Amino acid sequence: MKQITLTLDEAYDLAYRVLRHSGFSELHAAAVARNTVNGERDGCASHGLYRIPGCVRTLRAGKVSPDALPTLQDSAPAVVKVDAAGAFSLLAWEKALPLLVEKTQQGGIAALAINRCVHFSALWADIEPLTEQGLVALACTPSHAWVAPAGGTTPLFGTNPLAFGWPRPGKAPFIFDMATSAAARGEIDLHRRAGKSVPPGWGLDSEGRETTDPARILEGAMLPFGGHKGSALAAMVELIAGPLIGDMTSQESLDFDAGAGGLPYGGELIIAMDPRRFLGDEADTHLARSETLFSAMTAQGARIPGERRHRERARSEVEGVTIPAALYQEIVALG
Ligand code: PYC
Repeated sequence: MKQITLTLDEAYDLAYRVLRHSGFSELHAAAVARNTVNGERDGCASHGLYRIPGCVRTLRAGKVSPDALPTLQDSAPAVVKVDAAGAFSLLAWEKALPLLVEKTQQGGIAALAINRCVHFSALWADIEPLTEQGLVALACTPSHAWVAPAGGTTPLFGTNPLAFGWPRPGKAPFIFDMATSAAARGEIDLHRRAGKSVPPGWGLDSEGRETTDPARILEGAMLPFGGHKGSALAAMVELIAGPLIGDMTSQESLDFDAGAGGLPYGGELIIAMDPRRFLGDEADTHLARSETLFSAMTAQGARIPGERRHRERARSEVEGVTIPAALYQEIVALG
């Protein structure tokens, strides 16, 4: 496949220009460009520049606000709410972050609900700034009903990612960000675009039969990872980042989309914890014990989630990012 390499600045300028040309405000265009270039930079193609056409498609379908500004609500001692007013989640997250950190540092634990947001971005990007403040964090969001529950064949759950972060002073934080489906939908679509089949177990065709053809899975049903275990986690994400925060389930998001082909619309829940409030003067001692755990993992050849991302980041800062030429042309044609 023909590829093209861009510096991070070139990638940002391209994304920003296309998003502005499509009608996004300066603030939203900058937030989306930053987020997608950071995804590409960190080796996460499914949440990188590949997302730009989807963002533009969602705007053209009238399913995302190009310019709404978020409003913040200090709704309880340990709860922050931010209303994205139908725009992408990114500005709402940036606006709410300082109050979430302040409440977590005061009370030891606090939660943020981002409501009425269109969501496409990787959750590790929301978790990382919390770990940089020495906090432990969890985040999750439903999406569109694309995934059949274990034992079923009809899409009901979203890909429902769940991310967790743990601070490691002086080191890249431990952060995992995983879809509760066998793969992110973007990953399946990237296989389709590359003309590759996917591994067995990722999805079903529209007749409910197992298939490795990504196009048939996208028309049929994705599957949860780990059978009933992934299915239970997906259901949990539906509940705590849906009804608990007064927002949509993945089925409701898809119904709201009404066939327009827009990105998922609903809420995101982020929970942050401050080890210093749990542990007081003993925090450093106990945090050091977590390093013993990580060393025991790497001693067996296991990888620490987040480390590969930081290695890719360092490499991309020097070498730039490489994307398929077809994707580059598709993005250029939008601007
Ligand atoms: O690729 O799984 C995915 C996804 C979720 C929301 C938008 N895309």
